[in-house]
Amino acid sequence: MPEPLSSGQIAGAVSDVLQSTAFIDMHTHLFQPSLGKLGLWGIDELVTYHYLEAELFRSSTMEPAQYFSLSKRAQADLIWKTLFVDNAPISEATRGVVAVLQAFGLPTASADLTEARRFFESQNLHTHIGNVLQLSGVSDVVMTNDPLDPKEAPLWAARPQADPRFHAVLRLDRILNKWSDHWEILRAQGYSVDESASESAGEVRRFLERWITTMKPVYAACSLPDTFAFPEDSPRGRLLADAVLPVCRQANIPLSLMIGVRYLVNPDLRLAGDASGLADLRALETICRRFPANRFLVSLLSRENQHELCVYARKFRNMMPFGCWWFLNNPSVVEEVTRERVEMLGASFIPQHSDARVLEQLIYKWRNTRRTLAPILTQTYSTLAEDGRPVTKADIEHDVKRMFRGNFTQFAPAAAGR
Ligand code: RAT
Ligand code: ZN
Repeated sequence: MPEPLSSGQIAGAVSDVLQSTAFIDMHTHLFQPSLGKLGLWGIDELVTYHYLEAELFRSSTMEPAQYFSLSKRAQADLIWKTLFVDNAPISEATRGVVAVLQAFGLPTASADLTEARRFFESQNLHTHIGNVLQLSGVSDVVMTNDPLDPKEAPLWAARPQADPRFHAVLRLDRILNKWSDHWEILRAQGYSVDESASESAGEVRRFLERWITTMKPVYAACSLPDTFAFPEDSPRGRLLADAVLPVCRQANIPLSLMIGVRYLVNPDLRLAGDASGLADLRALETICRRFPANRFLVSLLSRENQHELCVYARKFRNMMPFGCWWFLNNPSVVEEVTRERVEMLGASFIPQHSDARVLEQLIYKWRNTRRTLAPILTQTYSTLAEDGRPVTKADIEHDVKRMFRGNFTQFAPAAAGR
């Protein structure tokens, strides 16, 4: 029998386990190296992350159109000066850049980006990816791959070399949310589909099957508006029920539903122009109940939906809550949501994903997750010990491994042991 931890040892054991467990990052916007230029990395990309672009416009008088007409380098220079020099970088997204610079031993308070640029330009991408994963404590990165993205689709057609550290995901936003803009593209590719998607399910299944063979995705995914309803008399409602869910069942992959986006409330801000809204989770309830043979990974953008999501997870074991998504990925909210989830679900959820768009963001996002989780887990196990159940380091290892690896590979078995 392993020795129970004394109350003074629990914090140290939690911190050891969080540091030594390699996590699976189950949702990012990173790309395997063979997908070439799609993969973003380096200081100019870090500083022009859309989370920071949104913050720029609060501290600068520059108009968005003028900003977007600048070169990437000039955009980065402007954001650096505005958010890092003229102001202290105290927001979550700005502090993240500081943490990345510090992780590479680079100056964090320079007047400009010269030294940082020199450092990143001198890196060999392949070695650099390995270093970043190591510094982040991440073994596997799950991508977002859209077969209707005009930049991405041709790269897959050229059969890019797989990288065991990266896993594909079949992203369905264009097909499900923007059918009216894409059905003709499918038709031009030889799929006999129609505008209302009332006679298209079989052909869309064929399209999805072809892409599953090409990408070998570990799951399929779609972001959805706060107004998402199901069932629904719409192309999305029909395609979800009659094409996507049957194909996911057949391929034994889960479907990730990321619900609660209010798309482009300020279109001038482009990628930074989306907001969040409260969703009606009856749609999720109906999907989980009607499709018990499908598995659903679910993340919600509204803080106010989080408690309800835990309640639904207690009803439907084919649903796995994951992550504190986008506007929720701030320590104060992550703390609240994670405590609630542990209290209601034990270790049967996936606490976080990074959503990284730029490689080196993995470093700060996962560092923050570990830092926020440590006191929550320490308190959880301390209270348990106080209430009479001795706690061992093996208990903590078991739960952390389950939350950051096992729950995901149980739902997405294709991600296990590749
Ligand atoms: O967090 C983000 O970067 C958002 O822009 C979205 O990409 C979101 O995470 C998504 O996957 O739709
Ligand atoms: Zn994302």
